[in-house]
Amino acid sequence: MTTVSLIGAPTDVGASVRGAGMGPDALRVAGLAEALRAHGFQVIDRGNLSGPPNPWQLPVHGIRHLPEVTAWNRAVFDAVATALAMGHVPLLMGGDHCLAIGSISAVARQCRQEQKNLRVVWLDAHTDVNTEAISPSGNIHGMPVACLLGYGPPDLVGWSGERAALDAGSIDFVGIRSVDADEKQAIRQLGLQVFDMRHIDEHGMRYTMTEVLQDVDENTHIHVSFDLDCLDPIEAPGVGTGVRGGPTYREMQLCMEMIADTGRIGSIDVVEINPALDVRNRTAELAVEFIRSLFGASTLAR
Ligand code: 5AB
Ligand code: MN
Ligand code: MN
Ligand code: MN
Repeated sequence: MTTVSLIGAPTDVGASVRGAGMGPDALRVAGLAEALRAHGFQVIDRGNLSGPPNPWQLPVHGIRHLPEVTAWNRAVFDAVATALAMGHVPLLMGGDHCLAIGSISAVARQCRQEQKNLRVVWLDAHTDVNTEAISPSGNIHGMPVACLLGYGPPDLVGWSGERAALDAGSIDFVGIRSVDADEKQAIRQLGLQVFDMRHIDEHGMRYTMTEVLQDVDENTHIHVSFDLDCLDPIEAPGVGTGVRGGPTYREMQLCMEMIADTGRIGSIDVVEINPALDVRNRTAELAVEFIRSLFGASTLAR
């Protein structure tokens, strides 16, 4: 039986607005554990990690809150590594998206130990591939992918045991519609696979996910990093950096269902839910619906 380990990381140290630190409890109130149990999984809620408060300072050398982001990610790295070592599926409840640095670094290390192929599916309106040299804001939630590819402040790079936790070919982005000018150049230089909203408009979510999942095999570990701002803000208003023009409810369900069909989901981040901006916990409830589908709870398939 699959055991899902829920790990709360209640912080917004990497974000541009306050509030994402309330994400883990919003997901609990929305019934995340109960929904997964009802679907036949064993669920262990590990409670919340602890870390430093948000000092709310201006960028220093192009980056905000580096010591605090580092401390939170250390805690996330350890908790995710522990869950994986026990054979559990870690589900990181953020918190802002900077936490993917610790989470995916731990996943990458475990996959190397087990000689598994890691594929990361990055569901987001943004590509989060800024560095401190090019970020327009200094907010580290816009930089996790760069750090995981080996580019960023030394404090946040190399945690998996290799300089790059990921190579460019092992991450696919879905739902993208907001990329900064210098970030675009970085994407081209790195050769990242970005399935942006234009691609989804033209080819549909079904074909897009076929492309994303084409090289998944029995030895693949899929990590889904789910930033709720991937959705259209009409559906998901409780996010700090919403951008209109995202996938519809059904398109996102299909995306989750197609990932579920592979049977290779191994770890998940659910990040950037901001209850302070939400409407009656709608965004957390939506997240729970999509996570159920990611675990295979679609309408008639099973
Ligand atoms: B999120 C922006 N590109 O770097 C930046 O929500 C926004 O984790 C980043 O995707 C959004 O500050 C980060 C303008
Ligand atoms: Mn993000
Ligand atoms: Mn985003
Ligand atoms: Mn690919």
